[in-house]
Amino acid sequence: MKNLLITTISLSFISLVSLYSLECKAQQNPVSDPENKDKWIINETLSDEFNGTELDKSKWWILGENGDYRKKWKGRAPAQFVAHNVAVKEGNLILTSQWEPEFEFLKGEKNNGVFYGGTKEKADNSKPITQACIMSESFFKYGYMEIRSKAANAPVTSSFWTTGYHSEIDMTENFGKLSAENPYNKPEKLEYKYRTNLISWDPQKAKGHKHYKVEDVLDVRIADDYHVYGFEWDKDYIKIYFDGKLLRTSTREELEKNDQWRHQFPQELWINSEVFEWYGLPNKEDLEQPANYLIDYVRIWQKEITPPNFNALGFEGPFYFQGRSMNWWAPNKDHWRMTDDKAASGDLSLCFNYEGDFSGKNFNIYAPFGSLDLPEGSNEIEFKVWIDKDTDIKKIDFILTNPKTNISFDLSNVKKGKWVKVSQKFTRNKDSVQDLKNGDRVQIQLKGNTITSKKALLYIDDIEFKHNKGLAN
Ligand SMILES: [Ca+2]
Repeated sequence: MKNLLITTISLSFISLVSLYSLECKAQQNPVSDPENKDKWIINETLSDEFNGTELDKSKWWILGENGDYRKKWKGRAPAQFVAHNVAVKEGNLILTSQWEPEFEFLKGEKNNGVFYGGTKEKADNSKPITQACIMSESFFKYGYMEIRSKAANAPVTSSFWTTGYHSEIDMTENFGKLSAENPYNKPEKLEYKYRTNLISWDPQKAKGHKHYKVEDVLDVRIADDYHVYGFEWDKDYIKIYFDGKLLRTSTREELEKNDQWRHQFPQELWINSEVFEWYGLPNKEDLEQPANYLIDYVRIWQKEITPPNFNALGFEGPFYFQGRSMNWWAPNKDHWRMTDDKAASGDLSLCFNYEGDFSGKNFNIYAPFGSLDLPEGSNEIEFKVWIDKDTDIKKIDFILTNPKTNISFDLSNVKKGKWVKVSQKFTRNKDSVQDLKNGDRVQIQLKGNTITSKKALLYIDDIEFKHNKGLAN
């Protein structure tokens, strides 16, 4: 009898638990896919219901907190991002824009030619606007993003966007209200517009390149109520949703025709408000009351959850240290780039592609300072290389920069048209210098006088060091 009772109790406990988890699951499905036919998995690292009493710092960081902007952005001047405009209350993230004549704006600093708090000409506190911005601590690649929010009822944007290598996705960049003084233009229905952009920051994009910019005029004013803005970012297409309803689809193929697809790289999230001069800056009257952008939740679903760190030496994502993303590989010329054309492993590799005069030129690409942490002593580096059949190249140099170590690879006998692993032993008599300003890093260099063909196309992937204390690989 005792046993039976325990069994009954545990059964009812189990059914309660399953009911509860079913209910949670139902709540956690995308509004655009309430039955989760697409089998989305919620990414807990990036999703946030904002149900606590303060911002979850394991997920987000506040731009400007303790004066730290991590070299990202201090706000769209004249407005400046400040930490005191960020709050979590009553189930919402609240990002405030306000008029703060007493605030001490960044002295003498400009953004887009405008002084913080002032004008183009003067740092005179004539536009003392403070705003708020948070960014995710992690990156992810591909998924469905949803934000349930109510736009600030003021001449500021209420935005949800991402950035990655050479790329930006503005899922929503909506303007709550026309400004009281609007000297430039008065776009009709601006307060009803759901605006989405795909921005290419690719230095190789053509002059006159046009970003993908679309807007849908809704039948509701966006600052009047909460709405669900959804954006599916797939490797082959994007889809834009409003309150669960599909508004637009664009395929990668269509976007590539206009060179508008640079979105095959991991992205990090931004939620913020900005001011835009061309729609008219807010004045004192517009911000008489602080304007709050209210975010009920941010949910990111994926088909496959992105791991927390990337193999940056395998070109899968940015360098990531001490919980912060550092940076991507950066070329000093535009002929090196990360690409998903081909890869030895993962989706991405590093590509060099150039046709023209090679003589007397060196072509470099750099990992960020401090991203290499090798112990002194003997070591070994290996990587995979893929050389096109029409490319004749004799050598490639890997220069470890602090302490300086030059490792030269003879490529003249490497088989073409396939991934080939090459490796070399080396010794250093000092540990890597760990410094974010000039610390150890990898520099890859092609010397023009070692290329004898008219054009050069090659790929590099999976750089590995036998001994590496850092997180770089
Ligand atoms: Ca790779």
